[in-house]
Amino acid sequence: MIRRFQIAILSILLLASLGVEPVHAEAGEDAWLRYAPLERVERAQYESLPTSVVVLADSVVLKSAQEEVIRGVKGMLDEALLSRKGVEARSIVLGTLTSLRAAAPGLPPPPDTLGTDGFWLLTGKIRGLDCLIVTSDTDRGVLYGVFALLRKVARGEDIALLNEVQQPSAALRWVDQWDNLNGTIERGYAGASIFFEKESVRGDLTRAGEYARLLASIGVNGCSINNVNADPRIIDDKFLPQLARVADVFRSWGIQLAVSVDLGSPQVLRSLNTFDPLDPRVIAWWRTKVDKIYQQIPDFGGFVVKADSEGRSGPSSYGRTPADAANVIARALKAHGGVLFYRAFVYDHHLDWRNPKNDRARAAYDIFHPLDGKFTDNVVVQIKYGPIDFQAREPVSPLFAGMRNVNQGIEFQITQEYTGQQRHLCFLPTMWKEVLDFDLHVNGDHTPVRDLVVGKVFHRPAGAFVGVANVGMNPNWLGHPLALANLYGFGRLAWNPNLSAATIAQEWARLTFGDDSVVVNTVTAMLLASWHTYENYTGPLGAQTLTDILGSHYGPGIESSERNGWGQWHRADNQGIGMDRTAATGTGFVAQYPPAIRDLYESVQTTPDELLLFFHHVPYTYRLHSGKTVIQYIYDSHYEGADQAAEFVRQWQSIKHRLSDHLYTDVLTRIDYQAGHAIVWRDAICNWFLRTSGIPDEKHRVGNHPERIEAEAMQLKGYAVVEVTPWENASGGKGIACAKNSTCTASFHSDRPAGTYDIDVQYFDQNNGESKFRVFVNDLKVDEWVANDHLPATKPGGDSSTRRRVSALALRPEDEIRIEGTPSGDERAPLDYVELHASTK
Ligand code: GCV
Repeated sequence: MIRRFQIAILSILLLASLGVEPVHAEAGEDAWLRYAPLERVERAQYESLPTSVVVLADSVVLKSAQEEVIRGVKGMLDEALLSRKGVEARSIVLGTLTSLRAAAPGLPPPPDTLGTDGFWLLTGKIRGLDCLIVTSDTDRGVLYGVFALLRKVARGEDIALLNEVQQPSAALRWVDQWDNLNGTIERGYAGASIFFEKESVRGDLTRAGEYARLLASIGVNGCSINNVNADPRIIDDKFLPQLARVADVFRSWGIQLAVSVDLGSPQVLRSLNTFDPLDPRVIAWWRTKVDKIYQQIPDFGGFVVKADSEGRSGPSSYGRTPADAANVIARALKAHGGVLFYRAFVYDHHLDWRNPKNDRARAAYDIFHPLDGKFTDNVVVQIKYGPIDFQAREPVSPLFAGMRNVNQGIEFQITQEYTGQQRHLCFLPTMWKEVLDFDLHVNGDHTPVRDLVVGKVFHRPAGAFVGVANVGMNPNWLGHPLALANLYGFGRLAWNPNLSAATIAQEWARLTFGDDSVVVNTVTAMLLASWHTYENYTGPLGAQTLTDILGSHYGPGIESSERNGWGQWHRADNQGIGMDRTAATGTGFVAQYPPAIRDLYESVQTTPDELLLFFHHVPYTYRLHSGKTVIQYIYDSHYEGADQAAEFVRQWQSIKHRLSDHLYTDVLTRIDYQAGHAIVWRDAICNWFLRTSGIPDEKHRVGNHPERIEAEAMQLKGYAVVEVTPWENASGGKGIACAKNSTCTASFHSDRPAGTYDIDVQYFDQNNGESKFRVFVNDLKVDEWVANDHLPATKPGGDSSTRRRVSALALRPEDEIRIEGTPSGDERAPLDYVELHASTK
């Protein structure tokens, strides 16, 4: 250890003596707020930057703003700003417009209105002294201005002459966390909750405070901290002091605390024998409860409600509507300035799949459209971007156009439930942008979703962006270092939905990894390609993510969508695939859209290829606009997707020497795994459709793997052949599992010409054991590892299938390749196949 430390110091000294600064991109818990030192050349342009920082009033938020400027300037420019009480020459001045006017009566008005959270960055004179002013109508706006200023410096922008106003597009920019009181997180992929442990709020809320800072830096102003499948205890009187502690750490970053509540709470928490929202005792219960919350948390943000959905209690139990329920609670909140987010994710998950007219996609509109105009004005109807459930591709929800007299909010999912669970790179702002830019043509006008959800089109008092984030205790918040771009992108789009995905990707890469343009450009390119890549290997033409919807929502599970009441049907059979949602012959879902969009999707000819199977059932031989048949598209897109995933590995390897070792290895391990899992997806889907349709791949790839040796075809000692279900999730439908409690072996002899080969060992890494594997060529051990990943699986299948690559091995014909597997617990060292590829090294 000491020796390593000495070597590190020596290399730094050596580089310094050569005048070379070590440039190694890093990521980690500081995320995009690393304030990494700027290169000397770039730093030079900030030489005349103020040397002191003045705050015009006292408040916890302004104090955060001041400390942030000092921290940022120190980190990036190595200058220690002095904190002063009064304005002096070359000051950065932070304060609200009111306090600024008092300090500088002659200051002109801002060029535009600022609104609640908007800010004005200005270089100007205060009492004849040159200053850089960050001002707003509110303290929180000043904080946002400071983050914007620091972002400019981090990106090397000129700040010598500033006169810029920015306002957020939506008043409410919230993240939801689905944290449970026991510290787990529903659909969380980055460790335990930063808020709760052992049925209580954590004693140490340091991470919650750091999270609030991250959120503030992207303009998020509210956070609901518990699962929408809410535990009623969250608002038990005994719990409120604990919530108040979270509100305290949020406050200095301008984040309002909110919680999700269960509509059954009045019955569960007190001995009311009803939770009927219109029962006077229930109305009084909510009023008293809300009053108590505000006594302890005066700036409490409000509640989120999931009701009548996936087994949650709801107003339907009493024949009441969502509006009845929402309004009762909203009125109680309104007295204190709070808001109620009522989720439109209400549907019957016991739909009769035999009835071709049934359609889960219809549910939100069918239930909420008739309630238009019936919600109080502090209710926001929170609508998932698509009519199903955060799939990799869905059309936008027609409800955005269908509620004119209600505040709406759009719900995105930052946590990658259906998009690779932070094990796969999938940059979601690219998809969100398509959603936000989609023109619903309300009244035949140009009405993109981004204008509808912020209340612009229907002149609503409020609009909202909500992102389900689910960060956890993992040091870099979301697990995959590159997944943080999704959290960043959510905040930036909520602030300004006109930003392009490319701008966001580049901005994030620059802030996170520093100013090495090769790193920034490579990462940006990877991010921008990643959503389409993921879509390509997981689900074609709008058929949704073909994952295991009954279990993990992770690996392939094509038939799990069918023949059950959940309604995520794609209706694939041996003739064709897709849901007929037309008005003429299908479920009628398309009729929920405004006429121009209804007509677009009603006709199979005008429906865009990428959504074809969402709206129409077509034969596999149906020709797309590209001229390809549907079946050939399915094969090709899955091969393209898997090839592109492999390309990510090459792209990342190309910038190895520009990255810290830790970052390089961390991301490489993940994208290498992704490239392997993309092949599992590709093969499962292609093989399933080949068997189901009976139509071969024109390019002869599907089902043909000359480089593959199936484990079940090897010589086995102790291993037994096992059937994998569903069959398409293992090559040949089978794998092998060690039937003994000691080591088993599977071996074969190479039939390849002499040469250098990479050996890919495809095995299953379950989370109920840590099997050991060793690979031998003849008697030489060439690799060994422990299968100790925590994939979401307890059996061999598409969730657990993973690979190990042993690179650059010299092989001669007839060499024996032997794999030894030692089981552990219920994981029986299972193997699927081995592939031999001519080495690329
Ligand atoms: C919190 C999906 C998820 C659920 C989630 C639900 C929701 O169905 O799988 O885990 O519940 O959406 O958004 O309420």
